[in-house]
Amino acid sequence: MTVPVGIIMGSQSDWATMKEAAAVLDELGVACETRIVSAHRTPDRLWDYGRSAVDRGLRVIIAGAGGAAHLPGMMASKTRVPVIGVPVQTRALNGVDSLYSIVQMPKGYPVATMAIGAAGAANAGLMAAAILALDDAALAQRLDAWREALSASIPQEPVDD
Ligand code: RP5
Repeated sequence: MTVPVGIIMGSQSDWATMKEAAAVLDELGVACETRIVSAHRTPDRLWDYGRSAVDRGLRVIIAGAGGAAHLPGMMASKTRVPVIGVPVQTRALNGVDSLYSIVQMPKGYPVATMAIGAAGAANAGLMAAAILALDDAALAQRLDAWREALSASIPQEPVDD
């Protein structure tokens, strides 16, 4: 089955963050696949995934990794499918290491880099949906409704906790 979005991550330990992307896509009715693909531990898997991405019909890849987070950038070097990078929050350096590893790509191989952690993962899902919505009117409507519901949920005035 062809799915438009691939969510890949460097480790099982990234899933707690990356499942936020999957959850948003599920809410919006966008099919995705989820895979552990490590730049360092499974480089051949990374290569195969990137080499076959276009032919398999992937339209967006969301890649999350932490620490020396080379997965998003290496995937962007291997396929022209747009890559959205999610810096996973780390214990040692709080995810700043992940962010810097992902965001500073050389000219020619962009990674659309999100915020560190769960918010970044959720936004990656929303960004992927927005890209797909460019030529999917039904999805565009669902995304508009999702955004309006979020706006409507924000109270006018703060209250004591
Ligand atoms: C990275 O190393 C992964 O993306 C993960 O964020 C980090 C730690 O991995 P584990 O040691 O928890 O497997 O490659």
